[in-house]
Amino acid sequence: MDKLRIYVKGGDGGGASLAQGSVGGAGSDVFVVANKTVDMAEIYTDFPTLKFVGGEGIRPYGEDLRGIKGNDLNVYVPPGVIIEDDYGYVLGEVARHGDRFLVSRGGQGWTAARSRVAQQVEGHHVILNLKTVSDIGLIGFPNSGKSTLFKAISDGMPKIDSHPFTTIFPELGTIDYSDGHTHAVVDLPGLMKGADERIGCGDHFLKHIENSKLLLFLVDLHGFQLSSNHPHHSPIQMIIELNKELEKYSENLLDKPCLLVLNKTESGDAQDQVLLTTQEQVQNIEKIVSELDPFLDRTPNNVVKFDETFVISAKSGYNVDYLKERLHHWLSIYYGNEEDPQTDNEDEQSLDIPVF
Ligand SMILES: Nc1nc2c(ncn2[C@@H]2O[C@H](COP(=O)(O)OP(=O)(O)OP(=O)(O)O)[C@@H](O)[C@H]2O)c(=O)[nH]1
Ligand SMILES: [Mg+2]
Repeated sequence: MDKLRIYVKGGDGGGASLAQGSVGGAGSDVFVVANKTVDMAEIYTDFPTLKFVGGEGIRPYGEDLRGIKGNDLNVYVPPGVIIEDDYGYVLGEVARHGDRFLVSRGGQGWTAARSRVAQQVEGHHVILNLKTVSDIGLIGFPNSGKSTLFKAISDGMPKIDSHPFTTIFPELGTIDYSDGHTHAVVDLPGLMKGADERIGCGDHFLKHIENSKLLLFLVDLHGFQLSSNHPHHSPIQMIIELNKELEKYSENLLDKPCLLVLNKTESGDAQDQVLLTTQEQVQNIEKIVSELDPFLDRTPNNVVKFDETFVISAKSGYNVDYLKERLHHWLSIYYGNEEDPQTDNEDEQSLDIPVF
C-alpha cells in the first residue's frame, strides 16, 4: 500500500460571547507529519474512514475573554510521503522523520468585530503518495538475488525463493557499519523488459528509487529466462534492458551514481568465461549499445555508466562484506560524510503518537 486518499478538515473556529466582547479560539490545524515508526497500512488500519477532522476552537470560559485554539491534529505517515491533490498536483512533501506539512488550517474563532459567526472550514481530500527514502536502491531482473543480498547486508527480512517475482512490495532495510554509520537500502520487485507495459510486476515501484542516492544493479551471471517459451537473456542483455526500463520510467534516474554487481559467482568460478566476457562487455557497453538496431525501441539513449563492478555470491557471502564497505565509500565520495538521513531532524520526544 503506497497511496492513500484521505479527507482533511481543520477545526471550525470557536464561538464567543458578543456581550462580553470575547474572542473564540481558533479551530485545530491538520498536519501531515513524517514518522519513521509508521507504515501506510497502519494508517488505514487505525483510521479506516480515512477522515481527519480537527477539533473546534474552544469558547472562552469564565473571566477569560480569549478562547483556546484546538490542539493540532497530526496525521502520521512514513517519511517520503508526497502530498498531492486529486489531479496529481504536488502540494508538499514530508521527506524526513519530523517533517510536517499543513494540509488544512483551522477556522478563526468568533469575534464581534469580525463576524457574528465563527469561521467554518471546508474539508477536502489529499493523496498521500509514498516514495520510499533510501540511500541505495536495488535494481535487477527477477531472481537475480536482490533479496538474498538485501538480507545479507541489512536488517531486512525478505522472502527469498527460486521462482521469479518473489518480492512483490518494496522493503526497506538498514545497513549498519562498525563506525556507527547506517545506510537505508530498498529491495524492489524484479524489473524486466516490457515493465512499462505492465509485464512482470510493472515499473510503478520504481518511484521508490526516485529518492535513492545510488543505484545498485544486480545481475545473475547465469542469465535469465522466464520460461522455455521466452528468450534467454545474457548478463549484458539484462543490463541494457534494465537501462532501457529505467530510462523509460524517468530519464533522471540514470543521473544517479550506479554500481554493478555480478551475482551468483561462487568463489570457485571467478575465472569463468561468462564472467570474463561480461566484464569486457560492461567496459564496452557504449559501443555495444551503439550497434543495436535503433528501430527496435530497446536502445537506451543515455547509456548507464558504472563506477565499479563487483563479483559476488550473495548466497555464499563471497565478496559481500567488501561490497558493503564500497557502498559506504561511494556514498561518502558522492555525498560526503553527512549525517545519517534517517536520524536527521530527529526529535523522538515531540513525535510521540497520541491516541485520537
Ligand atoms: N547459487 C547462487 N544462488 C543464489 C545467489 N544469490 C541468490 N541465489 C538464489 O537465487 C534465487 C533468487 O533469489 P532472490 O534473492 O529471491 O532473488 P530476487 O532478485 O530477490 O528475486 P525477485 O524477488 O523474484 O525479483 C534463490 O533461490 C536464491 O537462493 C548466489 O549468490 N548464488
Ligand atoms: Mg526479491
